[in-house]
Amino acid sequence: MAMLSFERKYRVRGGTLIGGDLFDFWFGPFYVGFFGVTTIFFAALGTALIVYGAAIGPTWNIWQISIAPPDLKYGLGFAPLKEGGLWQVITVCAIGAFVSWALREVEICRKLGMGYHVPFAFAFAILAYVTLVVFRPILLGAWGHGFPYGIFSHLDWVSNVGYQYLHFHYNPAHMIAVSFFFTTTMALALHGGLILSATNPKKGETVKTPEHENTFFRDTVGYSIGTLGIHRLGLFLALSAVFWSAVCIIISGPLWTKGWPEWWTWWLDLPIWH
Ligand code: 07D
Ligand code: 07D
Ligand code: U10
Repeated sequence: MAMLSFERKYRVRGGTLIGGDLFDFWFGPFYVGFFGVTTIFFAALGTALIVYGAAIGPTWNIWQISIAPPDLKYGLGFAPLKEGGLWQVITVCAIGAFVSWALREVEICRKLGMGYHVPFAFAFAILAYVTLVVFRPILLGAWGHGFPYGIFSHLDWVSNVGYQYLHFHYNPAHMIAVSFFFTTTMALALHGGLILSATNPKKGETVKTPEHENTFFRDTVGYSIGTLGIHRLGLFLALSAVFWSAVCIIISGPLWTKGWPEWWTWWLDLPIWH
C-alpha cells in the first residue's frame, strides 16, 4: 500500500486482451481486468463447492477434508455430484481460476511493457496440475485416476500411486525432476547469498559491484555466469523441474505399467554383456 503514491504512474490504460476499458481498473492494490473477475468467479465457486463437499462429508477436520474423484467405473463420463461430480466441477473451477490468473498476469505485463516470463513460468505449474487431473486420467480412461482434493488425502494418493510402480525413485524422469528441484534450491541459495554478501554490507563498508560478484565465483569455481545469466539459469532450472515432473507422471501408466525398477533391465539386456 505504501507504494501506491509512486505506483500511480504505472497505472496506465490499455494492454487488455479482452473487455477493453470495461474492467480496466484497480481495486485497492489489485489490478482487476476481465480475468480478475473470472479468477474471483472460479475461485469463489470452487471454494464454495469444496465447503459444500466438506459439509456433506464425514469431517470438518481441515487436515482430513477430502473431495474424491469419481469411482473408476464412471470412466470418462460425468458422475453424480456426491460421487465425484463435485470433484469434476471443482477441477473445472481450478483450471478456470489458474488460467485466468495467468492471463491477468499477461495483461499486467502488457500494461508495463514487460516480457511474459512470469505468466510463462506459471503456465508450467498449470501444466503439471492439468497433467495430473486431466491428461493422465484421459490416457488411462477414467477421471478416477485424478488426485483427491484434501491436505492429507492427496499425500495418500502420491504414496499409493508411487508404490503401484513398486519404487517410484527408479522412474528416470522422476530422478531428473528431483535433481532439477535440488539444483534450483542450491542455485537460489548461492544467488541469495551472493547478492546479500555484496549489497548488504556491514555498517561503514561500501556496497560492492557485480565485478565483485563475478570475481567471487571466478576465484571459487573458475567461471561466473553473470548477473543476467543467473536469472536465466534459475528460470530454466525451476521450469525444468516442473516439466520433468509432468513427464514422470504421464509416463507412469500410459507408457510403463510395470514396476519402475524393472525398466532398468534394458541396461542388463545390452548386447555388450552377452
Ligand atoms: C509456498 C505458495 C503458497 C501456496 C500454498 C498452498 C491450498 C490447499 C485446500 C483445505 C509451495 C495453498 C494450499 C489452497 C487448501 C483445502 C481443500 C507453494 C507455496 C501455501 N498440492 N504436496 C502441500 C497443493 C500435489 C505433495 C502443501 C496444491 C500433487 C507432498 C499444500 C496442489 C503432488 C506435499 C499443498 C498440489 C503433491 C505436499 C504445501 C495442486 C505432486 C507435502 C504446498 C493444485 C506435486 C506438503 C500436507 C507448498 C504438505 C504439500 C497444496 C498438488 C505432493 C497443502 C494446491 C498431487 C508430497 N501441497 N501435491 O508449499 O505439507 O507449495 O502436505 O496441484 O509434504 Mg501438494
Ligand atoms: C502440480 C502444483 C500446481 C499448482 C498450481 C497452483 C492455488 C492457489 C492460493 C496461496 C508440480 C495452485 C494454486 C491452489 C493457492 C493462495 C492464496 C506442481 C504442481 C497450478 N519425490 N512422486 C513428484 C520427490 C517419492 C510420486 C514431483 C522427492 C516416493 C508421484 C517431484 C522425493 C514416491 C508423483 C517429486 C520423492 C513418489 C511424484 C512433485 C524424495 C511415493 C507425482 C513436484 C526425496 C511413495 C509428482 C507432476 C511437482 C509429479 C511427483 C519429488 C519421493 C511418488 C519431482 C524429492 C518414492 C506419484 N515427486 N515420490 O510435480 O511428478 O510439482 O507430479 O523421496 O505425481 Mg515423488
Ligand atoms: C519477486 C522478485 C522481486 C520482487 C518481488 C518478488 C519474485 C527482485 C522487486 C515477489 C516475491 C515476494 C513478495 C516474496 C513472497 C512470495 C512468496 C513466498 C510466494 C507465495 C505467495 C503467497 C503465499 C501469497 C499468496 C497471495 C495471493 C495469491 C493474493 C491473494 C489475492 C486475492 C485472492 C485477490 C486477487 C485479485 C483479483 C483476482 C483481482 C480482482 C479483485 C477484486 C475484484 C477485489 C477482490 C474481491 C473479493 C475479495 C471478492 C471475494 C472473493 C472471494 C470470496 C474469492 C477468493 C477466494 C479465496 C480462497 C481467497 O523477483 O524482484 O521485488 O517482490
